[in-house]
Amino acid sequence: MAGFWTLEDAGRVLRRPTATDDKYSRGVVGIRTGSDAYPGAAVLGVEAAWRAGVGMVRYLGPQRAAHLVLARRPETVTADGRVQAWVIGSGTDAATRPHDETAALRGILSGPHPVVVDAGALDLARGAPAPRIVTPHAGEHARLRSALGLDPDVADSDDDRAAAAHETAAALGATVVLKGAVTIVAQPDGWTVRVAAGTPWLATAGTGDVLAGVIGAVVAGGEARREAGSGDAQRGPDVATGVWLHGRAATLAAAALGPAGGPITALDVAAALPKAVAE
Ligand code: B4P
Ligand code: MG
Repeated sequence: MAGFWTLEDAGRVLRRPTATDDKYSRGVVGIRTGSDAYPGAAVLGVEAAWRAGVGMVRYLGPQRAAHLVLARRPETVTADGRVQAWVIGSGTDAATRPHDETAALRGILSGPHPVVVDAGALDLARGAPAPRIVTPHAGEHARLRSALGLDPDVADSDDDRAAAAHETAAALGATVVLKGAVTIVAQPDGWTVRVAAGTPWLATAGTGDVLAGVIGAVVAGGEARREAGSGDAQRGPDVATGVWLHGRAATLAAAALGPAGGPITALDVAAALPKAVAE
């Protein structure tokens, strides 16, 4: 059975910045999410990436969303340039995606940098050359499996979910993050771990958008270390650490409200990320 990812595991992945670091060595994440219908997803992903401790966030999505992003986070760069990892798809709908947007996303998925593929972009993940990290919930996972010719019905037990996530990862040639109260992270080579969310208060709208931003930030940091010749050769540990930070941040935010926890929003999860990183 796949083991649980812990604070100690996350601590081995995350590095304190040093005096010789700059924003590029800490990682640059490019975010192309949100749509006119769901611009908030862009704000949530960008906020989460900053709060997870990345060196720079570039936001390259639709203009309405870009205005909201800049109003909340003026430190965000909206010009194209060097990027070490991408986040795409949160707050978008494949059915209404403009043709030029599809072309832009395919361009990102043809590049050399790892791409976190969420929500409305999941349909583009198959066969793309870039290293991909797909982040489906159970419904999206079932659709993804159907498109791959796999049985979409996956039983609820963590063992069944882990086996199915690995099967999907192998068929897709991508890392799979199967979300839930326990999230499964599975690589095509069979490396699989479980990450406990820590609190059911996390099951609220927009937390998936936050998760994609956190994973993008941690993966960008890992890529920066790989470029510098250090860091783990695998991306799974970076991805699992992103999922762990997200769950830990939610747990800290909920626990701050009382012993039984309390209602939190997606933005509260993002706001608690620095505490989780500090731990
Ligand atoms: P939407 O509800 O619009 O999904 P979304 O925009 O992706 O929501 P969000 O990004 O906020 O949450 P996500 O689940 O990504 O749904 C789109 C379509 O899919 C709809 O038709 C809907 O009916 C269907 N659908 C939605 N969820 C489904 C599901 N689970 N199974 C089948 N169909 C579904 O991310 C949520 C975050 O919360 C993740 O980090 C996750 O790990 C965490 N989380 C979820 N449940 C949790 C729990 N019980 N405890 C702790 N954490 C939990
Ligand atoms: Mg989602």
